[in-house]
Amino acid sequence: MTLWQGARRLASRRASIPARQASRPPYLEARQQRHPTPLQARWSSSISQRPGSDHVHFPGAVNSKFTTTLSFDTPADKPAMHTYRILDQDGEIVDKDRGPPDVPADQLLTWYKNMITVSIMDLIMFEAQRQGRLSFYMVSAGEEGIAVGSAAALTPDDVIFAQYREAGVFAQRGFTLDEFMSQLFANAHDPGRGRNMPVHYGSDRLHIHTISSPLATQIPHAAGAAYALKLQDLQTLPGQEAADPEKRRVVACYFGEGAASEGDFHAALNIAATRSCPVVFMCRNNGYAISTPTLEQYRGDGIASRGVGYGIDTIRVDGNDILAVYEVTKEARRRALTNGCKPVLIEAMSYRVSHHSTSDDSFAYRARVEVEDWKRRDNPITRLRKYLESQGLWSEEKEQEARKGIRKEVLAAFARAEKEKRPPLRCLWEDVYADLTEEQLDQMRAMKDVVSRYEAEYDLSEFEGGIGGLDVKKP
Ligand SMILES: Cc1ncc(C[n+]2csc(CCOP(=O)(O)OP(=O)(O)O)c2C)c(N)n1
Ligand SMILES: [Mg+2]
Repeated sequence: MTLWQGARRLASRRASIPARQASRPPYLEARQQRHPTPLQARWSSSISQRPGSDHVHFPGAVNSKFTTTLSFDTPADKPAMHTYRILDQDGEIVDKDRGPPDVPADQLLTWYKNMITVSIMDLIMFEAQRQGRLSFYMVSAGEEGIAVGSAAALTPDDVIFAQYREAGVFAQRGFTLDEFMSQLFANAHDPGRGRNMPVHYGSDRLHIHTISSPLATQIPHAAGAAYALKLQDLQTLPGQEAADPEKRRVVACYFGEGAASEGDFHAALNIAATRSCPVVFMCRNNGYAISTPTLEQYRGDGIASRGVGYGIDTIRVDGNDILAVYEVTKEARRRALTNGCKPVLIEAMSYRVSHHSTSDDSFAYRARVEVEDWKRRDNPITRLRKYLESQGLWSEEKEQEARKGIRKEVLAAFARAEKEKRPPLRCLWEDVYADLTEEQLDQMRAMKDVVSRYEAEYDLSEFEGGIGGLDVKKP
């Protein structure tokens, strides 16, 4: 088939679209209305080059003007994408023409308390790891505003995929201190049954998928989950009631700028764009991927510029400004569900104040003065505090009282979790298949045989049920 014949065939298929639409059942009609333009725009733009046109009409590029000037686009010639903010470093609203943020005072105070809860928990648990009471920990110092502010803009039913530096998302959603501690100590109350490293939280109850160590794997999962949510909304069969538009859900997906170097990031953004998936991608750009500074990670304009490249609505936001993060996420969520759904990318700028994890000493690759400077210069917690104080909602006295109370609660949850037993040993095999397989049962019996023969070598007293945890249950 020649190119011309191909174009003719496409043109005739296009011409037949209205006729086919006319005979569609109503539920397909409704679907078409919810997804009106992108496909049709492509059809019409990919037909043929009209004689004398000053625009490209190839299938792969639409609305590009012809030029006779030979010039390459050079990133250095383009200005960096802007960074949206509402508050300045002193907690004052920058644009005096806009009113105060549309957030009730009690909500602002909840955000503030959730941010300081995470920051106090971080200090205590980092120290606990140093004392050998915990195998590993990661803090989110400097990034509490991104987590809390964005989670506050989601509905409780939205589905979340996180990386590992988003404890604030869990706190804002209602993950309790006991739940944090049970996971950290891998005790019998940990829903993950002690199988993950500390800080790899997850919560079925709160619709937060369990954090996974291999970087960026959550990003294609999030795109797929968003596609599934969209299909669920579309599957209104004749006779069924259409999904309540108020109850439609998005997926929110968090990741670091380092994770955005993985192939998974690119595949996920592209499939989310081409399938118009309702997913809000939230990139925390904190300047480092462990010891690799952003300067060595990429040469483009951060991560935001990549979103535009994939045809995704994108915004860069000041991650130290919780009000801006909240507003931007709320708008991203709205866009994600509008006009047949679409993905949105937010790049939230911040600085990783602490070491990457308890296994890292960041002063081996960055100067102390750089960190001290950032700590002094800007911080999401102090910025919101200044704003709250300017509104008469907070004071030094309230600060002292809140910090004392939260510290007490964290330590109490810590003590409770630390003395709980570990999950039964059977959990080593469970939850892989619906039922334990013959091979798994054999392995359990073999382990029971070894630990009972060498009883003195294996102290099972800290596991729930002791050796009984290896009993093969009758199906
Ligand atoms: C596939 C994969 N490669 C490497 C690692 C090791 N690793 C763990 S965290 C990390 C840095 C990630 O940086 P970023 O995504 O910016 O998140 P941040 O730690 O800055 O919050 C690396 C390289 C990993 N976990 N998975
Ligand atoms: Mg990073």
